[in-house]
Amino acid sequence: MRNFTNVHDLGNLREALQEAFAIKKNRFASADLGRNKTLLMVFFDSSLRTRLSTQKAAMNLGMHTMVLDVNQGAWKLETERGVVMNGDKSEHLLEAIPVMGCYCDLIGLRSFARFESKEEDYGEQVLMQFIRHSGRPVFSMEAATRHPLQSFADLITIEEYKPTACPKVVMTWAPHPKALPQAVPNSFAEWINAAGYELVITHPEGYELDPAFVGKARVEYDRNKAFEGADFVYAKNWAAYGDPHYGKVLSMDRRWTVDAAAMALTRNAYFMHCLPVRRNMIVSDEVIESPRSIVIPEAANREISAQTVLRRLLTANAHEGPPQS
Ligand code: AN0
Ligand code: CP
Repeated sequence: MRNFTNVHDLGNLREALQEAFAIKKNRFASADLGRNKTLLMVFFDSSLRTRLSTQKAAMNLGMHTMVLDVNQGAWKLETERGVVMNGDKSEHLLEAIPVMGCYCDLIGLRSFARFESKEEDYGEQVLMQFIRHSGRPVFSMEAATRHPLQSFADLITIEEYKPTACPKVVMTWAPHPKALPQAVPNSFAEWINAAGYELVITHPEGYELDPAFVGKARVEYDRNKAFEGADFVYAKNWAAYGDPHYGKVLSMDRRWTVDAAAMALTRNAYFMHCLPVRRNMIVSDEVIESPRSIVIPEAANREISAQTVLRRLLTANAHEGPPQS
């Protein structure tokens, strides 16, 4: 595995899950693998879980980590080629990326959809530039269209809690005051489809996701119907994907907040969310605090998904390193 940006990079998903469970049993089994290796984590957007869990995973493997928050202290970066740089951006990504590559062995990147252009976002412009120009293996810590470390942790969690071999998983849109990317729902759908589980996606009309991610999942506009028989309820807000409303908030309808009455329609489902979550917008206090809420074990599994991916990247690219001159 040279880079990690989506579920397909892992190859056999069952094998990857087995590896994750072995790591969870003994997270210090490969404590020397990352000796003298440096991970650079580059954040264009905020993070709590991703930065801590990925850093912890790297430490478990004996790596050093460096964190760059691009918007706090680094030069403002231009991302478009051909721009006359007479504005507030002091440096171009095309120099910044190879320079970053000089100081590290692996790069983790967080760069959300900007919602300025669907083509740019869905072309993963920033992620692709890091892959092309850094000279280093790159992994996504949430890019414009996917959040694979989150989805991997979600799937690990589902494996741990599933009451049947093939659970019914329901992903529900829920209201939020800001326009949020589709990366988490896209990715979740991609991974649950890859796992072969029944997936129902429910949302108000106008919130249809890219069909490439929906795949064989069933879309059900009636949330009550969707929740019937669910083993897992995965809540998430996302902004509209379809034209002409790409990146817009179309509804803040709190009837879509996941509350106890909605959960009562399920087969005693577990409640999941990637966090950070806005209480009483996405989910009621009662549901997130209930014994069926598994948001904290889900977040804990971020360390495991990150460590599995880092371990594979280190193993596959063992001969690589920054230039010695
Ligand atoms: C981000 C999102 O929805 O993609 C990160 C989630 C992991 N959420 C917010 O910006 C609130
Ligand atoms: N779930 C997740 O990625 O959280 P952060 O944005 O805090 O990293």
